[in-house]
Amino acid sequence: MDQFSLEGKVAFITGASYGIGFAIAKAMHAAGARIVFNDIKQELVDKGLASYKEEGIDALGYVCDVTNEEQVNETVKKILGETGRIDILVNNAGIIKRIPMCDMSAAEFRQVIDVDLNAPFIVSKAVIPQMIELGHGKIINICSMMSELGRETVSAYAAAKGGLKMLTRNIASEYGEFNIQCNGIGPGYIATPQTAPLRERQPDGSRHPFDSFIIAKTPAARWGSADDLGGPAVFLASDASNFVNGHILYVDGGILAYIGKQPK
Ligand code: NAP
Ligand code: GCO
Repeated sequence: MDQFSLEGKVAFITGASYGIGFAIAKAMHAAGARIVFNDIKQELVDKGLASYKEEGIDALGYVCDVTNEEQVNETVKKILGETGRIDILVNNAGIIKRIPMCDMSAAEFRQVIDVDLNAPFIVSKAVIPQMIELGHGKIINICSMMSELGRETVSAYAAAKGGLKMLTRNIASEYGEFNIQCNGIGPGYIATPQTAPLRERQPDGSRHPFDSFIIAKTPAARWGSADDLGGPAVFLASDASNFVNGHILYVDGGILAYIGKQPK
């Protein structure tokens, strides 16, 4: 079972003050990794550090906007100065804007692409050279159901997450010879702040229509929890996946396999 251990490894998880990134960090810490994270605001980094401390995790936190290449390069330099290495990168930071495409401005479209696709490129580019020097590396890109499926109002997000699937495959293709594995995790519908608007109870206390829709589309008949992603992330960060490369591991309770429950 040592092949699943992350002892001695340093994991850098972007946007991990809370939500999916935080859950993945907890799981990687439990497997032995040292945790480094960033968030866009100092107050979020402080909140994250306090949350990690509550979990008994002595994490390193940095303020960094992942869309800003100068800030990213500066932050990676600080991390390497502090830890000497980054063995595992999780490109987790992400945003979504739910706007009908023809009502969405080009600026709003570009903003989503910037965080969800350009930033994983920027951060991976900053981290890969030292992974080549280390002789190994693991990059995990947090993709989505929208890497495979579309739906109303999420055109920018789907375009970004579809692109992130192919960026994942291209990093795998270009850097596999340096013993760097780049894979994706495609979460299903997970109960985090990002999806809170889709789960809000109606004024009469009934489920949000989208909430009921997702329950009907998920064989597991439930929303995922961020903790459901921890084990798959540890697997993709560990030696157990050294011959897994360019793969998107969907952790969706079966949504992509299922036509949906027949309405009664
Ligand atoms: P979340 O709760 O909204 O957390 C996203 C995190 O990213 C926040 O800490 C956010 O900080 C940070 N962030 C946003 N823009 C940033 C930037 N420019 N620089 C640095 N940090 C930034 O989202 P989540 O649900 O945990 O999702 C995490 C990832 O999983 C995202 O890539 C998302 O697309 C993906 N995903 C989520 C689901 C789901 O159902 N929840 C499913 C599939 C994939 P702020 O609070 O300051 O914005
Ligand atoms: C939405 C949701 C989804 C999830 C996730 C599904 O509005 O449809 O936010 O996009 O966040 O990406 O995998």
